[in-house]
Amino acid sequence: MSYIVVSDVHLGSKLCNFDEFCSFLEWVLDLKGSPKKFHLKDGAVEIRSPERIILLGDILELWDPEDGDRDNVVKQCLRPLSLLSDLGCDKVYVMGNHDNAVSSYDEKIDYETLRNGTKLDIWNRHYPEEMGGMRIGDRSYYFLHGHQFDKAQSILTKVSKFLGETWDPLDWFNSQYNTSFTKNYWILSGVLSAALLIGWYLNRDLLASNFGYTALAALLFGFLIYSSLPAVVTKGQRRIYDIKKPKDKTARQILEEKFYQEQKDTITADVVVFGHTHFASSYQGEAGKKKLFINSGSWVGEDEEIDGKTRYSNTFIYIDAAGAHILRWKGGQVKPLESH
Ligand SMILES: [Mn+2]
Repeated sequence: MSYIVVSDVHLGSKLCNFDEFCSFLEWVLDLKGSPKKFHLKDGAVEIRSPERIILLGDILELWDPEDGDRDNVVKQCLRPLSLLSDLGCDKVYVMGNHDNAVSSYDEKIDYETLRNGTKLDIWNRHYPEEMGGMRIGDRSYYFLHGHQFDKAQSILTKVSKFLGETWDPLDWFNSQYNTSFTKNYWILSGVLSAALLIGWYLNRDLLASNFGYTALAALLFGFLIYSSLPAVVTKGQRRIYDIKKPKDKTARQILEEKFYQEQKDTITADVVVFGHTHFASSYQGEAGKKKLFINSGSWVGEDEEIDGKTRYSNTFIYIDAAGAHILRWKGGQVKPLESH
């Protein structure tokens, strides 16, 4: 049994390493019939064509696509999706926060059979259902995107629970922006709404005495704001969100700096695989006692030196009966980073 896990590809985002991700998928396709062997510090690993690929959230960028335009997501999806469907393995898609808007597919897409007989299944929160995870070799593994460990995201979760449905304002604004009228005319609408406000102020006496004019002006103002404000939020939200994002944190930082609340953790699996923070890394509390956490990293941006550690882009996890490996895709080749 072997698994490949990728997360945080952010297809459609300006920063997505689209070409690298596609060439990586081609490499995975080529594994069929020709496993690749790697030498590690203590032994070797043979990477075989996986039996399952797990897409661990934020595969699509629906909050902040390039130019705010979701057409860019559709465009960048075509090649990866066709490569993925060609893979001779089952595909599991676990939702992240940036692609949570498609979580309703969880109920609609249920072990769909693709043309080559493989299955595609969508999971809203984590995979598998059981908190004990699923057994690969002599350990159990549990997969989730990881925004659940993120304090800045927890307000969304709390409001969603209260409402009984997903509350995702960034998705709402981006959805409103992605209507053809707003995409084409949001600047004009914004300017006209400002002009209308000024006109309203200058003619306030006239409007105050005429309900018909007031109602008409209010209706027009509402329409103009509705078709311009979503663009302003969509184009400005990255700056607001980046301030609070625990991006670039290592697995150790996430687990030690109180983003993660141990007492609330009901996962009983031996290994938790997650993404979200874009820093391929691992963490284990007191050896032998606590769960092992492995972060799958991302496919956006460049390698970067952060607090004396290198955060590599274009990383993935390979799991087989012998253990889990953090690997990176660089210059058309796979290079090992960590093994557990
Ligand atoms: Mn995320």
